[in-house]
Amino acid sequence: MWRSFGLLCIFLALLPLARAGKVRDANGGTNCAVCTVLVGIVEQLAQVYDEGAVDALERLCSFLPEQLQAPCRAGAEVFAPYIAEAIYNKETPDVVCHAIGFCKVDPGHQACHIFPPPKEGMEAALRRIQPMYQDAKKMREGRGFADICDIPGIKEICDIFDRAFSSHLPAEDLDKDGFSTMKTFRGSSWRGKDCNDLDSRHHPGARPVDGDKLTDSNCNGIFGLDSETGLPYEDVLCNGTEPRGMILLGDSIGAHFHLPPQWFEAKSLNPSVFKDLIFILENEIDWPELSTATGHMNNTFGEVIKGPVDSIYMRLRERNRCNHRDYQNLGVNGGRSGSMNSTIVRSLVRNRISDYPAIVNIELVGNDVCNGHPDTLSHMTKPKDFRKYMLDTLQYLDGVLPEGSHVWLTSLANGSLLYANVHDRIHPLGSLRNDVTYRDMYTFLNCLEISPCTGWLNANSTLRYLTTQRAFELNDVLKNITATSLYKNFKLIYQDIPIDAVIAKWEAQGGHGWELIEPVDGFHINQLANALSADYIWEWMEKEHPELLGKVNLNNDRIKQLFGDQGGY
Ligand SMILES: *[C@@H]1O[C@H](CO)[C@@H](O)[C@H](O)[C@H]1NC(C)=O
Ligand SMILES: *[C@@H]1O[C@H](CO)[C@@H](O)[C@H](O)[C@H]1NC(C)=O
Ligand SMILES: *[C@@H]1O[C@H](CO)[C@@H](O)[C@H](O)[C@H]1NC(C)=O
Ligand SMILES: *[C@@H]1O[C@H](CO)[C@@H](O)[C@H](O)[C@H]1NC(C)=O
Ligand SMILES: *[C@@H]1O[C@H](CO)[C@@H](O)[C@H](O)[C@H]1NC(C)=O
Ligand SMILES: *[C@@H]1O[C@H](CO)[C@@H](O)[C@H](O)[C@H]1NC(C)=O
Ligand SMILES: [Ca+2]
Ligand SMILES: [Ca+2]
Ligand SMILES: [Ca+2]
Repeated sequence: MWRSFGLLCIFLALLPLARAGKVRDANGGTNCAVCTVLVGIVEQLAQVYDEGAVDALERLCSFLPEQLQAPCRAGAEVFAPYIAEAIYNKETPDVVCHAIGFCKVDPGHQACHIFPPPKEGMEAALRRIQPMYQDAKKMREGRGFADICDIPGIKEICDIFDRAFSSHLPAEDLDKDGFSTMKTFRGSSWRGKDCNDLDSRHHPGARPVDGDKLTDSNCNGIFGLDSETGLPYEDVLCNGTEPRGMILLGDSIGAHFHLPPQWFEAKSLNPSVFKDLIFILENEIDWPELSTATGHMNNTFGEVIKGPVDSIYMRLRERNRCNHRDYQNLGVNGGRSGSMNSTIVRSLVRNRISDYPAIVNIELVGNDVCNGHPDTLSHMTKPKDFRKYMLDTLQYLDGVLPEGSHVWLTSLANGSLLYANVHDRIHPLGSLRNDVTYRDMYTFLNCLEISPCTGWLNANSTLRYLTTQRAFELNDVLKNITATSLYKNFKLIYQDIPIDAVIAKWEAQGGHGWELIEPVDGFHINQLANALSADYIWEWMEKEHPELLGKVNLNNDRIKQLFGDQGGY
């Protein structure tokens, strides 16, 4: 959900932010977190393969995709001697990262740790490693490695992030219509693939240009003339069927954030779990192609993400195959009402006249009450600001959406359910020795002041409760807006977020709540929950708001017969 998005932040996504100096933190912040996770993994690899840390580091580098191996080795070489010595001396990864200086103890703070502290206590251990600290500090300063993003191997990963996070529009889009022919960098994983990247009138969601007599202008695979009637197929098969697109505006829940747990488990590490690493990074560690809103492919990623795929888009397409490729996932990790209004909604592309209507889901399930600040309560979005941002967002939408569209607002979540379901379970990082729980991970992030959500991911139950209270106050704003606002081009609907209901249903069938929560960040819903949510939302639409769905197209079989997979994705 949320501001810094999960433990991922720890490992990767906060890196570029840390370099840009945008994130305030303490005790080394992201640098400390990344260092500790990496050293923890290396130390566990050394145990699993019964080898020294130098060999374990080399092993880790050898698992990475080809182009990252050389930089990884260059970076590993610099730190290997320090890490090897410390691990040989049985120092914990937390102590090692203090020794090499990526973790610190800021004035007035206590030393942070995620692994169990050494028997003598963190403080005594830190005093003991002072000499190595001085040594490593000189080396780091000599090399100019002030920041963890300066280290070869990590630098390349930071660079991909810098590129991916530069805008919410596709990086490759020749005709600038907002649709791309490549998958990543906000391409067709996010918005239907452009079937003609040299003509901006041609894109998913367009009303057919000249009946698509000669070519397919809206990328749904349907074009040409019916020889029986002499009429364009678009007219014969799609006219009057109320085609529409599915557009998601939201946060990392909507974009479907997921970090493979195998990356954090020494025993599961091997080259195959990094096979799609570059692709995953270029998609911002989100999986919109498998998400509740815009999932559109079978899950072919193997072990790194497991579970069924189901989505609102897939069901809309099944209902009316004229909707093929008409989806946009504009979810952004960390999205909240302020950024929704200032940037996210403005990355939507829809022409009010020449495109079909759309159903638009705005979901911001937590970032407005989530931040990593120690005084988290006073840094949450205030109801009156939330109201302004949402009203401006809706007003903008009224200017770009074709008449006959629908917008539904999803409520913020009761994030208390996260802690309730996972706090005493073992985190993937602790899987080798059963020594790191989610509570340990949350506490570590709070100590570094880089938690994606200090309010909910916190052992303090009062604070969790107050955070949920604020979320509910913001939901009252959403309900109020829905009850009191009228828009020209769309109908506005409010929806309680389905997560609670999906979990309740799952538990009623004998499942456990934690089985629906992301294993690495303990902060998002997983692939299974995404699919279950799609099913739940679809049922809600059928029952409460059938007008969102459009007609069932009676020509679907004929379309399949004539146009096969309609050009795929
Ligand atoms: C389909 O709709 C278009 C535009 O509204 C219209 O020009 C055309 O005659 C319609 N065709 C059929 C077969 O209804
Ligand atoms: C998913 O797999 C099924 C069964 O193999 C296949 O029929 C279908 O076309 C696939 N869907 C996509 C989007 O590739
Ligand atoms: C919403 O965004 C627009 C465009 O950036 C800006 O002019 C407006 O002030 C924003 N609204 C609020 C409440 O900040
Ligand atoms: C929010 O979730 C917590 C933990 O699951 C639960 O105890 C609490 O009753 C929920 N609050 C509401 C108002 O649903
Ligand atoms: C828990 O959080 C509340 C609200 O911020 C605070 O007043 C209280 O002191 C905290 N309790 C503990 C034990 O830290
Ligand atoms: C909505 O909020 C406004 C202003 O905050 C208030 O005056 C109005 O009574 C509320 N309306 C409803 C239906 O809740
Ligand atoms: Ca294009
Ligand atoms: Ca185009
Ligand atoms: Ca077409």
